[in-house]
Amino acid sequence: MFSLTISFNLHPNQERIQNNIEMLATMVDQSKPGWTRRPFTSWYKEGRAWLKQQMEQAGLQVSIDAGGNLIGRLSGSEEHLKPIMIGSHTDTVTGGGRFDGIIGVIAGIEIARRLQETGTTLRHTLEIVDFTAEEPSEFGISTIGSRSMVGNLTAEMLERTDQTGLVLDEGIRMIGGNPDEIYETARKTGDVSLYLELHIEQGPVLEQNNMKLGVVTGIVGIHRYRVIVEGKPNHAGTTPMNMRFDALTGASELVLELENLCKFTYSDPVVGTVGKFTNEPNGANVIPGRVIFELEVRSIDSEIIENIMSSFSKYAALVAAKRQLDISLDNLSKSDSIRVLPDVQDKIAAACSATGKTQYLPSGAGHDANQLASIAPVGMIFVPSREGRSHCPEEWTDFAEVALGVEALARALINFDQDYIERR
Ligand code: HGY
Ligand code: MN
Ligand code: MN
Repeated sequence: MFSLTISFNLHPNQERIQNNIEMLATMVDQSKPGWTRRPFTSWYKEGRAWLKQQMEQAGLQVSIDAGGNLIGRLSGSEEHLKPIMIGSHTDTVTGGGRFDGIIGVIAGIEIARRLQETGTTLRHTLEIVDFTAEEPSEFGISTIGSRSMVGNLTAEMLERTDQTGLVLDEGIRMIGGNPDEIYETARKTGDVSLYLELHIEQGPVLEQNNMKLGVVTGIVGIHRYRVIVEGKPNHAGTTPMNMRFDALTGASELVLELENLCKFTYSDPVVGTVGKFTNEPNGANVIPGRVIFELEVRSIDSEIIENIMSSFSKYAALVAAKRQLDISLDNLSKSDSIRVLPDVQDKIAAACSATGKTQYLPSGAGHDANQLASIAPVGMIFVPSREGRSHCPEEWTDFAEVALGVEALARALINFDQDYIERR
């Protein structure tokens, strides 16, 4: 296989990247803290329309697929080769930041601009994707667009509703998708040569080690559950302590047990979190009758997660019996952990090392790459997060660091395009 060494001339335009990030940051729900652009909202649709325009100006053929993913396509010189895909997401958590996911989509568009400006034609077709709703949604599912792209969005998931009664199927249609075609148009193994994603680290490692670029070695799997604890609401003043069926104190035992289970030392790191919690009727003088919370457990080893959840559900049964509560666990989603192929890591490492100080590290965050890994080799590049903060208004990465990440991604793209994929 020939490996043409071409001089790299796709240096990104840092000012343009900064302007793009700052522009998207204006398309948010200003009534919420930080930068909030939840999927299927007017701000999300505004951001999508702007991205479509940016993609078209960068010379990309733009389309929306069945799952509502926004896809910009640039044909390569060798049509028989399957596309290389660069993607991420532009939806945010509530009260989130300006960089999580966003820099990965902006990076793809900036690379398309540089290919156009330098008159560079890749051998492979290039696809730049803004995946629908990567963050955990009100439907209890995350990575909705990338799940759909690989045929991993079930009919049951499509029928789920959010708190406003919107059905996910409807939400996808609202942004131009067509759920009826999800299965027949899903990408299969071999349909994508390689998937690459640039993302902020969302942790402290690169900054602590004074590194500018991270070669991702693997991505955790995430199992999410909804727990419903049913007790009996009653008067807080007239109900003796030994006659209560308090859903909140029961739920509290479960929350602390999850923390307990995840604090043990396992063969691989584990984290467990209860981040979403509602108490009903939530009155100061009413014994809570029902608590609903969502939990997630993450690890690079899915078996460890399964074992923790088995222990947790046994403990929940004990609490239910002891307190005479009804406790139900409902699995919302499971994403598989992935390990990036060594030769993909090495090629990405070569591109990063040619760009800036680099180290290897795993991802404690989940990504659309988790889903794409079911049909294609995937690779990720991280840039530092200041103080390791993310999913909060304090999320920050210097624009110069973002630009370095874009350059490393562009170098990796050229390397893979010229000499890798067909040899696999
Ligand atoms: O939750 C995550 O790991 C990612 O930021 N969506
Ligand atoms: Mn996120
Ligand atoms: Mn993300």
